[in-house]
Amino acid sequence: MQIGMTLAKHIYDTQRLHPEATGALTLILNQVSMAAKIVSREVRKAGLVDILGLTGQKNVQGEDVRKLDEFANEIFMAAFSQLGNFCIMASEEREEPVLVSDGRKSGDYTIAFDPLDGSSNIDANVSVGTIFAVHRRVSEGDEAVPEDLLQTGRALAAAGYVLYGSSTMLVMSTGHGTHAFTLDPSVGEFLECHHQITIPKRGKTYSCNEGNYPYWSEGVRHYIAYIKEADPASGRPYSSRYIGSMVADIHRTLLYGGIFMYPADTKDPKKPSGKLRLLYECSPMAFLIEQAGGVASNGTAPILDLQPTQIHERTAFFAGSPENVRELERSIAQYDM
Ligand code: P6P
Repeated sequence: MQIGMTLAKHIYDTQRLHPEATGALTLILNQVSMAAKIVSREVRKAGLVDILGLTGQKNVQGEDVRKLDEFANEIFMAAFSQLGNFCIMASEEREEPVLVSDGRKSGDYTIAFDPLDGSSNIDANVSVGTIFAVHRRVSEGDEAVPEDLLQTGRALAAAGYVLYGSSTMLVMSTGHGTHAFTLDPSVGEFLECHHQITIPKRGKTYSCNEGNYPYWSEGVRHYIAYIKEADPASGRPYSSRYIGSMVADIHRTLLYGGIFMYPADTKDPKKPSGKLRLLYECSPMAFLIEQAGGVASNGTAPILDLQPTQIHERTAFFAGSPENVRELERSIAQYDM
C-alpha cells in the first residue's frame, strides 16, 4: 500500500543530496509548510468569520490592507521569527526589512515573502497565494544587512508559493526541479501531486490585463496583436486566461504552458517598471519557471540575473513556455530597441 511522498520526506531526500547540509533549509521549508496550513485554515473559513474586508490601513504599496492580508503576514512573520534560522526578513506588507535576532547569533538565511498575494480578490472567493524566496546570508557582521536580502534570483536557496484554491497546494524548488504538493486537510500533510513539473515548450494561452494595452510599449502591443491574429496553422488566436492573482495565473501557466505577462506601462508614473515586485514575486516565480524548463524575462534580460537595489522594487515580467517568451522578446527587440 502506497501512502505517497510527503513534503517533509521530499525536503529530507533533497537535503541528502548535499552532505554538507546542516538541515536548516529543511527546517525552513517545513516551517513554511506549517504556517501555510494555518493560513489555509483561515482562508477556507474567511467567509464565515469576521476576517474578510478591509482593515482601514494602507500598506507600503499604498494598497488597502485586508484583514486576511494582515493575518497571513502575522502568521508567517511569527513562524519565521521563532525558527532561529533567519537573520532578516522582508514582507510585502512591511516597508522596512525586519531583523531576526533574539540575542543568539542570527540565522544563516534570509526570506522575502508576499504573505497573501492577490488579496484584493479574497472577498470574491478568487484563489490567492503566498510567495516566498529564501537566500543564504552573505554578510559577516553581527547583524544582517539589507544586502543579505538584495540578491539575484540566481542565488536563491529555495523558492515557492502556496495556492489557496479549490485545494491548497505548495509548489517549491531548492534547485532540483519544481515540485507540487496538495494539502490533505484530513491528515494535515502536503502530499506530492506533481513530481518535476515540466512546462510545455509552447502553449496557446496568454495571460495579461489587456485593460493596460494603451500604456504598453509598441513591442508588447505588436506581440499581443500577433497572437490574436486568426492563423489556425500556427494555433492562433491564442486563448486569453487572466485571473488577476499572480499565483493562480503562474500555476496555470506552469502546468498548461503559454505566457504570463505584466509589462511595464506608462499608466502610473510612480510605477514605470510595471506592478509586480522583483524580490518576493518575480524572482521566486522565475526560479520555479526556469526549474520547470521555462523562461522568465523582463523583456530583454532573465529575471534571475536582475540585481535588486530596493526590497520593494518592481520589474516588467514575462514568463512561461520558452517559445512563447522568446517570441515576445523578439517583438520587443524589433520594435522597442
Ligand atoms: P492588475 C494582485 O494585486 C497582484 O499583485 C498580482 O497577484 C496580480 O498578478 C496583479 O497584481 C494583478 O494586477 O493590475 O491586473 O489588477
